[in-house]
Amino acid sequence: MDQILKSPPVSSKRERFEQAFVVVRQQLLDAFAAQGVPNDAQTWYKRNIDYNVPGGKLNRGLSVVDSVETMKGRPLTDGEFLQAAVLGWAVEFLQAFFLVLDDLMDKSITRRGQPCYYRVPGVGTISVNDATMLESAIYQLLKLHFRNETYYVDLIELFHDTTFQTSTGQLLDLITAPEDSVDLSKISLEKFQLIALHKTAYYSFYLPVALAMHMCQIPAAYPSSSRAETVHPYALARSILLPIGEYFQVQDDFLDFAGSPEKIGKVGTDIIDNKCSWCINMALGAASPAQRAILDTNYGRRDAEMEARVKTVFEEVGLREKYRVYEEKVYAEIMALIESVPDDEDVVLKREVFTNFVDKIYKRQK
Ligand code: GPP
Ligand code: MG
Ligand code: MG
Ligand code: MG
Repeated sequence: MDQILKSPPVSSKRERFEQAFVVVRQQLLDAFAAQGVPNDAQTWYKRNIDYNVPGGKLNRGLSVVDSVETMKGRPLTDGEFLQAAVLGWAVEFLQAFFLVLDDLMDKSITRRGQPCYYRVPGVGTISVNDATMLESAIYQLLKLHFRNETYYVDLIELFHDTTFQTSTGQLLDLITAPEDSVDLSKISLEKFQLIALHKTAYYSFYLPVALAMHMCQIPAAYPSSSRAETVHPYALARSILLPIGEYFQVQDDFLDFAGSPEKIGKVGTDIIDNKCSWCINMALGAASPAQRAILDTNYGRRDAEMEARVKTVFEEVGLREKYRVYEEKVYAEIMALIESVPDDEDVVLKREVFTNFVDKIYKRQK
């Protein structure tokens, strides 16, 4: 009897989101095949998508669905869920596009527990072209699912703007870390912040929420019903999500040093790559003259022993403890920022949109 009364298993949001991937992937493959390209090209494109898009934490993609649901304040219809999931997968395609190129530029070894895509035998620099195909997929999906929506152009513009911001961040990241001339006096926390804001915060945090806001038809500015002033919801969202993005990049940099490859799915390369990371900034701020000399001669060199010497200095200056203290402090600051958001009944941009993100990343180990 119990068995009969039990409702059928309800698939979790993550499962439904993953089911939507099967749909969008097939649409992309069908569109590709419809161009009349030969089978080997179709197989290549399929492997490109499967290798690079679905295997991550899906935080960014799921955030779109979570945010739409929170803003609507009710469960989504099947049609709404699919549209929100398409936007979520579009963010995951954007991320895949970036990561394929980032790993090539950072000369990374592994990603998501497997060899970086450019290191797959036979792929190499074809990965550059494959990355542009992943990017194009975003606009194919938008056209297929949003062509008739009033906010179609807003979505396209948002993806374009975000791509430019991220490329800007990648440029800053790369030119601050020249391979052949290590100069630690050029490293500063201001540079780190500028890089983190551009290369990570916009696409990882602002983009998913802004997409959800467009889907919920939130206009660029509207007069507040409860107060006299005009509310600029997208600017308000940015003012909270960008600091969360900086915090996320601090975590990424710390895990590059302290995370285990088994857990984070990638081998850290920041020390060898001469990156202006949060870790080197903290170490420079605390190093004795002797430790500074070790950093000067060993940072940014393509050599495992030199990398190990840098890591020893990181340990000696108490980087782990500094990180623990930072995380507590920034968490409290971000929570206070969220508390300052108006949270009346009629507000669409609910605090929960933001706390969802913080809950997902606070004390993350991967
Ligand atoms: C992450 O930096 C930054 C990106 C993924 C943006 C790349 C942008 C491009 C335009 C290619 P990271 O190198 O610290 O990331 P990870 O540690 O995951 O390699
Ligand atoms: Mg990288
Ligand atoms: Mg990088
Ligand atoms: Mg990193």
